[in-house]
Amino acid sequence: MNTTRREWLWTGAAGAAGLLAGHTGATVGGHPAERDAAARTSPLRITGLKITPVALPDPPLLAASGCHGPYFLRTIVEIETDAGIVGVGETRGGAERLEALEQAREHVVGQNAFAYRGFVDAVRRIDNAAWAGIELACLDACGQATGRRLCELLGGPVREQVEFAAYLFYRYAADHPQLLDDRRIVDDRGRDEQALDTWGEVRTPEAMAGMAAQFREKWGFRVFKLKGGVLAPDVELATIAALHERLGENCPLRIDPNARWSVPTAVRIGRELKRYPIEYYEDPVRGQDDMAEVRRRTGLVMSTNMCVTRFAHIPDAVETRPIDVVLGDHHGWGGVAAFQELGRICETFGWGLSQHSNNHAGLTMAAMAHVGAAVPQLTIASDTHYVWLPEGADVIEGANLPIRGGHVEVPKGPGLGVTLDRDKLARAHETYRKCGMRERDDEATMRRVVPGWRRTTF
Ligand code: GKR
Ligand code: MG
Repeated sequence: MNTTRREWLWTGAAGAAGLLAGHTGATVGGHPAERDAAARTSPLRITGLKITPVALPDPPLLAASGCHGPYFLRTIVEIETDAGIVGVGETRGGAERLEALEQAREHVVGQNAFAYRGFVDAVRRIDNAAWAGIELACLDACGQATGRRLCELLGGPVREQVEFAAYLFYRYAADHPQLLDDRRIVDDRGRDEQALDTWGEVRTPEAMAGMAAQFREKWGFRVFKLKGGVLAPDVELATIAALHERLGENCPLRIDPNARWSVPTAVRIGRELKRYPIEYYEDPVRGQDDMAEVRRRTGLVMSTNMCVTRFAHIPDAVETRPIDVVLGDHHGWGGVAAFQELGRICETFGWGLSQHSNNHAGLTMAAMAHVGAAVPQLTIASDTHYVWLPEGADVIEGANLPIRGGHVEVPKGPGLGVTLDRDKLARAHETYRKCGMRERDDEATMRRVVPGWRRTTF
């Protein structure tokens, strides 16, 4: 039987007050101050950890790694508690992550969700992303138990609207025949009206500018990020020019070739980019040394989600100076509380802070909004792949979370403020089971269209 939050707090209070009564002579449920104190110290004992791998539809987006799809993998984490409250979280997918979460179980079950700092190290030693999912589920449970929003548990909100950037990918049409002819597809997607989406093929500067204009119209984005490292660097430069021409002076642009460029290419293109309102130049090359050289020789503001991705990378970055902006990600950096610590560190070194994204569902979207609300230093529009998730494909109740005027409103309900939809979760897990995908493999998908394709450096 489920206990409501209030009933549970009362039960906890009465139980603890009973213990207190032994010492003080007070009767159970006696003085209100005693009851309050007891309620405050009642643990929220974790009685179970449920791990559900899911596969959600992913359109054929292109990146340095190849072509996305047909599904992306995520893991839904639930913690069950003695109060009958179930906290939910989402983290990265894949077989390795599932194994890490399984290993984490013994460190989590039996613990107090309110005191998660007590077991964070044990789980983070196994895997940061596994911890991120568990921490989120703990905070969601704590939020439900106290009626507080996740951002409030983290000391916020410092803002109620969190800005996101349009994430533009070159891509194939969702009903590309070779991509549809993929035995891993287990849903009813097909040609024309049955296609996963209707953006069509976008592989020229003009087509990209057209799609960007529609993104602005539909979601109101102000900032635009081009996923580069796909077409020839000069075509990507022409795409930036076309975006600027179409969007105008007031739309900052970013380009992220995911380290597929050599230093000479990155310096040459970087110098050309200076004619446009480039907010930052993201990971054109691999490694801190090469990033530092490109930064020095172009004078551009540089950002990364590739060469500074751990606290341990920071001392070298302070020395080498490869970047001006860190694109943090609570999955990779070890949770939302760790992200807050990253905020202080960025401030200390004069770095800007934004959020990196990979394909994700609505629990992560909500988490990113709460992080945005609880980290004062996060003043640069965050990335999100959420616009690529077809409507109705999410695992949360109701419609996909709305993006309006380029912002996501921080959910108002307790905890994460969104609810897991059990039917949608079951469907996404069934898809995972049937499709057979256990790791992201963009190269394999790309080879369906371009036989023998492999990542090279431009
Ligand atoms: O979704 O293909 C993609 C991106 O390239 C992603 O994997 C990156 O991690 O979005 C990310 C980035 O900013 O590098
Ligand atoms: Mg990046």
